[in-house]
Amino acid sequence: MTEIPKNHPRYESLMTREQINAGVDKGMTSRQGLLAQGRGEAFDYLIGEQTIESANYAEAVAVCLLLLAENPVISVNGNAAALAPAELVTLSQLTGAKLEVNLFHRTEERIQKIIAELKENGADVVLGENAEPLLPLEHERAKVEREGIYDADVIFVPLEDGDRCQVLGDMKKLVIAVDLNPLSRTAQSAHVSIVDNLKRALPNMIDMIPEFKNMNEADLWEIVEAYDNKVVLVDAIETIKENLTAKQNEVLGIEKDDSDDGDKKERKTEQRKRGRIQRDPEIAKKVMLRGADLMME
Ligand code: PTJ
Repeated sequence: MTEIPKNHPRYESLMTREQINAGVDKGMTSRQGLLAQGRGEAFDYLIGEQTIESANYAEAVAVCLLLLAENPVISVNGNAAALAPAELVTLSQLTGAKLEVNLFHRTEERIQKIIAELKENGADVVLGENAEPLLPLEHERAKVEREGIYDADVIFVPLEDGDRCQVLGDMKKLVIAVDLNPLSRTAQSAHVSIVDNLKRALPNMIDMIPEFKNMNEADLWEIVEAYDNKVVLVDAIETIKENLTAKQNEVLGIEKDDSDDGDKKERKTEQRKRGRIQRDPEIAKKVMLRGADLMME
């Protein structure tokens, strides 16, 4: 492993690369997983390498859904296992979700290694080795366990490739995806698309759980029902556009326009809000504020 000095400006990002690399060395992560990480990094750069407000909101809704589900399952692939094995186990323990290994580049050896890694991190049972081709897909992701993904009502899928996400949705399952690319088929077809780095999303979700566990089911449903995934996707794309424009202005030496009078500013804020409006803005606000508070604690 390359020694990365803590004061390196790209420390976090370089350490994540080391983690993925170590996953390949351990035989858990596919080499294709390195490329997937690179694509993720590029999108992370574009969203500003931080959990944007709408992702925080989607994470809160994802927690509510996992708590409400009757048979929630967390699907684990080679990248997720390398990046956040302990957090995946904690999320599963705190929400009662089962863990199931499901791979695109499936080999029995990789399945076993990922199961072992999750168990080393405290998991009791990990599904995936007795998978059967139960999903209508032409590739290895079709192989799922009957009492796991096949029977699940809510499935959490970090770093998916789009096909399965669509198929699971067609099977009337609710899909929560974590994908830094808001344009991907996965992000576009999931019910809750978390446009955030898995390494930030999981600890944030774990922090939120105690708060939501104290709420009754009716309140949790209220939050879930008010959620509109389109708003979250639009917000992520909008963030990328804003960041690109800010960079472009910086390159051109264009100063930020501070000459707006109060009225104009208010109108602009109102327009932006309208573009991102929730079906029930009051509830959306409540959840966003709650998420933001939790993050600051
Ligand atoms: O372990 P396997 O065999 O199941 O294979 C896993 C990979 C990830 C290789 C496979 O599912 C794949 O090829 O995925 P894709 O189609 O490259 O999609 C991965 C998506 O995850 C891309 O849209 C990336 O932007 C996104 N991504 C990459 N790293 C992260 C991420 N999203 C969130 N957090 C990350 N750290």
